[in-house]
Amino acid sequence: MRRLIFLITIINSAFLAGAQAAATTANVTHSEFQAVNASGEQTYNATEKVILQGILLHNPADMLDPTPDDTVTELFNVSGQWQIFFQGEGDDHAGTAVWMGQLYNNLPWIALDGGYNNEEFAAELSRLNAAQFSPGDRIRVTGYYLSYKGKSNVNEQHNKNPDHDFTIELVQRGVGLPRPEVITLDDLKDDNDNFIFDPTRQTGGEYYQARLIKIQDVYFSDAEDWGPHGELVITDGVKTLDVKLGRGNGIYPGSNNLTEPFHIIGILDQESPNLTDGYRLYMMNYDGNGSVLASREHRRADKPGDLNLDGIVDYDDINELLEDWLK
Ligand SMILES: [Ca+2]
Ligand SMILES: [Ca+2]
Ligand SMILES: [Ca+2]
Repeated sequence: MRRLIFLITIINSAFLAGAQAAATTANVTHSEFQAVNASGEQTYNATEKVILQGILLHNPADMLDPTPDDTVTELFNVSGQWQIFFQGEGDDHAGTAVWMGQLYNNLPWIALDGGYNNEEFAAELSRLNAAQFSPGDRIRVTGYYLSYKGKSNVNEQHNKNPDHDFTIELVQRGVGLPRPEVITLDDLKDDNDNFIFDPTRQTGGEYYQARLIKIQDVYFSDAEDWGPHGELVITDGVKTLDVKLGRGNGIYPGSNNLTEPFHIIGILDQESPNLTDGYRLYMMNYDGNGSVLASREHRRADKPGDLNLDGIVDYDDINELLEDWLK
């Protein structure tokens, strides 16, 4: 009897190992992957893993702090975190975040030995960075996924076993950042300043989620929290939008020198327990220009001809180009 149970256990584990090795996967568009139902819940479940392609929008460490620290024991604090957003091209009007954390074991449902020590996490970051990608590159991401507060994110499903690694490949270097789509708060909010939620994802917050957008002529209604990871609020005088700051080296207390009204360029994000609202604009870095709250690479994408970045495309830019040529 004992031998029989032993045999069954072996067959069982062999079967499980086989099932694991054969994780189903498919090429999907960001639009397919981010599809939602009327309640805002993610609906994609056709495969266990996905392969997505798109343009990388920012440097990972300008968004979250990947610095490993395996002494953290606080519940729900996963310590080092790494995240990128990349957006679809052409008709694929959507985008996706890719996330990895260090101490999954500080989540109450993960085994105590389920986190990366500092060396292991640095090795994971090194493995990902071997692809040598940067903003404006076309990348391909392959991995497992989970839904999180309004988005389907590629991640390791909080599992440090190497079979749950996601991979990043550099498809084409220097394709260029997508031009931010210029919208107003009327595209995101209704007349009562509530978010527009469209489950077909053709309008409102879902349409712009995980995409690079630009909003013109806004003011701060709250900028007290200006600094790394700060949470601010902008307004057009009637409607409002939360702004989440990243940790780029141009964001620190005292670096807000913006003249109001200003323009803002960032990635529309959603991390909300209510899946039909809670959108925010994620702004990773600020180059101190005084009139556009944006990172330098996002400003360049906004006006590709504006070589001297003074906000105007004119003969001065041609002169800049010629001076460079004549050298
Ligand atoms: Ca969503
Ligand atoms: Ca891993
Ligand atoms: Ca110019």
